[in-house]
Amino acid sequence: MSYEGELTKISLAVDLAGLKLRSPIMNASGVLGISIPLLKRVYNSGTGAVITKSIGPLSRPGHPNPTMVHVEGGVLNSMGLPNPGVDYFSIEVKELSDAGVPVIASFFASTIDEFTDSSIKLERAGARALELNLSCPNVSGESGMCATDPYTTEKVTAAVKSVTKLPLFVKLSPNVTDIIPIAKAAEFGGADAITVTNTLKGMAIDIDFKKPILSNVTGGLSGPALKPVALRYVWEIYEAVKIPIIGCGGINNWRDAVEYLLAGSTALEVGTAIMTHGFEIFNEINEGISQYMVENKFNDLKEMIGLAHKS
Ligand code: RRO
Repeated sequence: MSYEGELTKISLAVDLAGLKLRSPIMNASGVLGISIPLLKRVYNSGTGAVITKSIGPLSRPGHPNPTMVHVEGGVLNSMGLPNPGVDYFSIEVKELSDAGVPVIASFFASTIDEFTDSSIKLERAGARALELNLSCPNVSGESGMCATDPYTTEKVTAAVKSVTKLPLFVKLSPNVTDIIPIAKAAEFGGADAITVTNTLKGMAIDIDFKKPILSNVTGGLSGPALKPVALRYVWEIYEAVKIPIIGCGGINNWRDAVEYLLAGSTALEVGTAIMTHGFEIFNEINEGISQYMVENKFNDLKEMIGLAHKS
């Protein structure tokens, strides 16, 4: 199989808000996203692009351990945005991008100036698109979790959009009463696509120690248990906005990927399944979608996007 051209016997190429991808599948931010050799492996395993761990203006150690626990149907994480800071990480983005890997830089910040400053640095480093993480569930107020409020979502999106030429994707939170006004606010602010969704806030208790397992008490749930929730959001947002959607949440195999495409996703992010299936998951999903397209007589991925809304 050649990774330079087509990945499967039928083309899986998509145009995601001007970003041409050889496959709609990408790794979700956070999983393997700081290690450059691992991100190269992700791309060589058949993704359309790679997405970095969310990068902040300054380095952060994240929360103390334990920061991850397996629960039925998925994983809870409370990493707490550990990252090396945008100045250091820009060097890594440049290395990856110089090696021919299309990089989508995920980032967060606390102030408008920090958001715009980071986006300029990441664009200069060679990122091909930006994913604005407004939805980390593991920090309170000071960083990240602004996608619970339409006004802030629009304001931050518009500010970043005004300083970058790159396609801008805004990652939303499932931890809201009504996601539609927030998706519309992102679109109104100039987002080129919406990533749906980040993790769902939850917790687990150790019954022997009689204490919460995670040091931060709560964490974000990812994995198969998140899929029906995120899929419903993709469905609803598809009917409410005109910009493309990147489906993210519990994609565990090619069938899940096809569901997300039929619900209205143009591209997809796979996270927790990398931990359970290894790098081979990307190739398996590419092959499965390709086979499904042949069997269902689809010539172009576009024919599948949102098709379930028409039947
Ligand atoms: O680092 C984290 O705790 C984290 C982030 Br930035 C995020 O966006 N989503 C998540 O579940 N964890």
